Amino acid sequence: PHPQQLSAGIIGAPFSKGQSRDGVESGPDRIRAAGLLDRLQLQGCAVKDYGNLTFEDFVLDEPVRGSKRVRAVGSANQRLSEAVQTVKRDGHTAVVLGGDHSLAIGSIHGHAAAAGPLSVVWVDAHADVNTPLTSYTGNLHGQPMSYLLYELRSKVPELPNFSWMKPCVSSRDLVYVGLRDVDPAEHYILKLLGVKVFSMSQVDQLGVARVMEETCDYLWERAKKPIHLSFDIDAIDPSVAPATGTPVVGGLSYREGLFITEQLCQTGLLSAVDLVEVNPLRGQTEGQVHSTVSTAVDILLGCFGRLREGNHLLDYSLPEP
Ligand code: HAR
Ligand code: MN
Ligand code: MN
Repeated sequence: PHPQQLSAGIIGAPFSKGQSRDGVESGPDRIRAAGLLDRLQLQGCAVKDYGNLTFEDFVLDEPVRGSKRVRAVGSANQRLSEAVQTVKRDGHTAVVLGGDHSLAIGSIHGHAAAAGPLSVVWVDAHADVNTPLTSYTGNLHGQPMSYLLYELRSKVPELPNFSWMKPCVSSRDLVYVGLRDVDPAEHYILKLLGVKVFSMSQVDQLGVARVMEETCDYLWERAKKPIHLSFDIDAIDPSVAPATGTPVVGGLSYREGLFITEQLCQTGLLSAVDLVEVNPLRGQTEGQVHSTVSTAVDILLGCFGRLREGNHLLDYSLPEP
């Protein structure tokens, strides 16, 4: 689709309690300050900014079976799910600016509640599929996919402030790209469920073009479901996107990241995008922060039809002398 046929509904989700490092809550404002809205509009895309969500504070939020700040994460994601449902019912492609990756719980839940069964493309160094019982860290940002997969329903305990949500994604409708830091239990789960994974090894072996061709073929085999792209900025190599909580060497290049968005946009099925884990406080210099934030913006522009070959508006006409 041409950018002028697309519209973005932007939700800021300044939430950080799915992990332990301060700063990721300022991601949404930094991404906006880098000109995301203006640049989307300049490429012809309609934009509605739904503003930043506010989240309930929990004074008492003791760990539950080792997992931290479960009540805050459950409550925040319930609000996010409702916001994404509103954006989808208003007819936009939803954009969730994080915040940490625990936000995928509410984002994907809300998207599925409004749009029906989805395909999920998870671009990340990490699989984020620990259950509360397998997590070494107790951080909920390493767990969202385990809550969302039907096939793991019996492996996830009931948690406070999570009764509003039910699993809504089938493991056959999930594709990972960019993995390079996967815990043993996560690896077991991915093999057990037969999840489609393009780790960095496959990116090396096949090249990003074949990875995306196979991703799109795989997702189209059964039905052309709306696509949810959950993009963790730590998928991109830390030489380009260092300002993030858990950087891992050996990541996607800037070009590979953009190529993924160009290909997903061209399916015409991209229906919601999360851009998470930008943490300006984790940059060692202002240059590192700038590089990370502007990479995030470029990834989002790619999701809305920006092409590196160039673009022009549908009604463009050459000036007459
Ligand atoms: N697998 C580890 C855990 O469960 C690390 C997850 C880390 N971080 C993220 N998620 N940024 O993508 O805690
Ligand atoms: Mn993640
Ligand atoms: Mn990650």
